[in-house]
Amino acid sequence: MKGALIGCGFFAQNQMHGWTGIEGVKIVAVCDRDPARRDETAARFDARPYAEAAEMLAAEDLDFVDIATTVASHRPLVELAARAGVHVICQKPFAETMEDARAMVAAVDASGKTLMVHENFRWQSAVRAAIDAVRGGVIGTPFFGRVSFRSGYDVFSGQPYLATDPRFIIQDLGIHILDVARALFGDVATLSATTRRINPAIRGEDVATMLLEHTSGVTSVVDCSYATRRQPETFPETLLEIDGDRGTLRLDAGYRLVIQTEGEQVRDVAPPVLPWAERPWHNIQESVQIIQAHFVDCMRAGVQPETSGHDNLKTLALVEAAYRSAADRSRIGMQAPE
Ligand code: NAD
Ligand code: 89Y
Repeated sequence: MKGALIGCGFFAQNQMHGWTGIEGVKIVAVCDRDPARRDETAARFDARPYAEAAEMLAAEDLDFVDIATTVASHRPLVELAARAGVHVICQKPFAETMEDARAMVAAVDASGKTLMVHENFRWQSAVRAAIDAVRGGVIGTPFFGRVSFRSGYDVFSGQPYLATDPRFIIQDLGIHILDVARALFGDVATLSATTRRINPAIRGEDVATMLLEHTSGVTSVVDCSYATRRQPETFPETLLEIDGDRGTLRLDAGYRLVIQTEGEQVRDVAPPVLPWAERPWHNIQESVQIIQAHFVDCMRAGVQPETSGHDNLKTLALVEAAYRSAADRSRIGMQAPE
């Protein structure tokens, strides 16, 4: 498969490294309006550089594009790729509004191609070990879950827009752990949320606490914070606590998976540090390559990826609901997004 990357910024470097490990895939072209980023990435990964996505799509014979720009450009770029008739991967947050997201899904549907949102947290190997155990019925039928991400890590130096965007933690990070809650417990019936800004130097909220009632009967608490100074610093680990009618599961700090049923089973589910990866990001970096491999497997098998555009509408709807609930203190009933 021949692919092209759009957006050669901070996170795209992980995506480019990830693709080098996927057999049968080559990123032949990259595109960025910033000449330095474009040329460095093209040289590092032996790809042809372009300043404009439209120019690249016209010149190259591609199977797919991998969009790694920030959210404001996602809709025009996804629609451009749909018009060019290629499969599309788009980074999270997929869209700024539900209206944009629905239009993007419809555009790729109309082209007959596949759209996957790069929603990678559910593919982190430690998180996936927990998802597999829960889906496999190891702790019976779950009735309570906590999906938690609390950190004081400085994410602003690598991603300065996170400090200036009006929306911060739910749109940037909460979106991932809301998606993990969906992967663990299924669709959501109601959601309520509170938010706070603790760090006075940023514009958006850096703490959010969400209460979800799932249609499966599970109640989950999904909480995230970038204002939590504690040791050990767990960035970027998602911690889990799940109660089922036959036992409990915890994903504790340090990638320790604890399952208590008749007895106790403790597994080290720490991700490998891939040759191009670095701590503490190795967890996220490995999941990039795993979701890319999933995309390629799905393309070869002719099936939809787990985090297809259609699927991601449900995660995005939870983000929107959380902001609405926090603003007016309401409890939001979730409707099917389509
Ligand atoms: P960034 O600002 O460092 O990079 C974005 C790049 O896109 C810039 O170089 C910019 O010049 C380029 N760009 C923007 N619009 C363009 C256009 N129309 N055509 C060509 N190039 C264009 O951003 P980042 O920190 O790398 O984040 C990118 C996305 O990745 C964001 O949506 C972010 O939320 C997401 N992200 C995801 C994860 C994850 O784990 N999934 C982690 C970090 C960031
Ligand atoms: O942008 C965010 C993401 O998707 O994962 C972690 C992050 O880089 C900072 O919150």
